[in-house]
Amino acid sequence: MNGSAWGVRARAAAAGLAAALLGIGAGELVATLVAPQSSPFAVVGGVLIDAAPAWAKDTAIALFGTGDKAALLTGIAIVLLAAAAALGLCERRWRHLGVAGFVVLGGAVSLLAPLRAGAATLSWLPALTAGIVAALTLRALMRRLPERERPSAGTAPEKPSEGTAPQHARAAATLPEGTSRRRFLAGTGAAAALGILATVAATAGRAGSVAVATVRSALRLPKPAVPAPAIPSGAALHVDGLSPLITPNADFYRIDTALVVPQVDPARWRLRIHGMVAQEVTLTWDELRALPLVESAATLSCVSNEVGGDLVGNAVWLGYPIRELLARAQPSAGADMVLSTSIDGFTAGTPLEALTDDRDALLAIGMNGEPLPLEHGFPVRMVVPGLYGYVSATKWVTDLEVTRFDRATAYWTSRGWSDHGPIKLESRIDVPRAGQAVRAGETTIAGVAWQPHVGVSAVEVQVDDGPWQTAELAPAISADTWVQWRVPWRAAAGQHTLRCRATGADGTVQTATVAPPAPDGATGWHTVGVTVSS
Ligand SMILES: Nc1nc2c(c(=O)[nH]1)N[C@H]1C(S)=C(S)[C@@H](COP(=O)(O)O)O[C@H]1N2
Ligand SMILES: [Mo]
Repeated sequence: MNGSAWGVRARAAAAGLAAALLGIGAGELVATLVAPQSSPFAVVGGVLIDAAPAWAKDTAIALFGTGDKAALLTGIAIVLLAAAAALGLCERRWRHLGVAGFVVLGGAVSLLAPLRAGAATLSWLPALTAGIVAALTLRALMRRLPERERPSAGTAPEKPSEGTAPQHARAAATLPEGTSRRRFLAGTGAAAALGILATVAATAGRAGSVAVATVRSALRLPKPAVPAPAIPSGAALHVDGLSPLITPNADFYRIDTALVVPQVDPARWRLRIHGMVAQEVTLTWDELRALPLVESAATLSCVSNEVGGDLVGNAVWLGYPIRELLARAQPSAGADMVLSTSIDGFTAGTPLEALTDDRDALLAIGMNGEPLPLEHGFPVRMVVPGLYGYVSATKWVTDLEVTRFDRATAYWTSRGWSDHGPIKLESRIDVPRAGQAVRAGETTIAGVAWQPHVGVSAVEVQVDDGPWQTAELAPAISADTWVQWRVPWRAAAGQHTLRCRATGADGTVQTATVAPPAPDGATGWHTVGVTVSS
């Protein structure tokens, strides 16, 4: 670097970047210490998620799948760093403006933080710290610049000509330009490195602040009063690459608006049932555990799942039937919806009917024999067979309000998604995967099909423009779960197109009409192209 116009600008931008990095580091450290849910990134990300229109959720999920959160955080970081570089340039051009910019930025985020659901008392502190640290750092770094590059109040910076003017001479007299620049670079590098180090330490500290995770791993689930019925023999087909009948917790898709996984201590968990009820009910963790729990398998799907997508999974849930709790509360005659709220403010509106009929709509505490994983709603979530997650599967649930669809809207329904979200009849080809190299000869086409609460009665497969062939359907665990299917295929060399379609237990054939996920779930036939080599 030298004294050229570019060099001068690059140094100013670098000062802005380094100041932001140190500010971020300080903010993250303070967040880890006093308000882990209110890291400046989590606040900004949370606000953006909540402000995003319905189509944006779909686009994000379509592009990044369950990596949508990482993508969002990366996006925020890029925008923030660009803004920081701009503030560095501003500060040099108009003294105090860049510094003030950082304070305003941090201040704005610190005003938003307490508005987020579940915010801690000191939720405003991390962002304010970040802004002030960044501002002070920027000012300090600017002072290290060679004098003729420093911000000048109100006046445009001088053109960096090889200085002969008196003030340049003075600058050179205080410190040679080269020395000054080296001091500046050392300071900038140190601020950036320290900031990155602090961010890493803060993030590691949060991951290691195991309080709730420790409580979870020490927990033993109670024995179910009503164990899940035995899995029918033959329900799991043995085909390489076919989705397992029960999705392991580690592989179960995760979709939610929570940038930071809520940490809910079971000892402090409460559920309140209120609204249009004759009797308010509250429930503690110990009370819930002591109830006669039911174990039941159900397939859960996200409304954002594309045809052929993987935002669907099947698990054995352990919980207490919500209809029993509602029976205690006695909903009023006019009620038709239960608005469930999570500790982080997410809401879902579930038809009262689906929670009071004989299906196993559960207030769940167990998933596949373990306490719920933190990301899947520990300690308590809802699972309602037959409904997409956005209208039913509230994780970290703390509140059930009995109400009416014409009085309340929920998180996604207020963003344009459909009020009612029954899971649509779907089938998916798992084997062969699209683009997979297949050898000519005897092989197998296999997959899963589901319409929870209704059930699946048949799956058919079509190769190219051939006839629809009926697949072998494995016995289902229940109408609430997906079912595996397979069909033998004598594959001939060349390009082939495979299609599948299911028939529901009610006789309806899966529609070929292609619909996007918004507003109430995707439809169409899953189609896979494969190349068969001889
Ligand atoms: N608290 C909370 N619960 C939530 C959500 C959320 O954003 N926050 N998303 C819902 C949606 S859209 C789906 S599809 C399911 C996904 O549950 P899973 O992550 O356990 O697979 O959770 C539901 N419950
Ligand atoms: Mo979802």
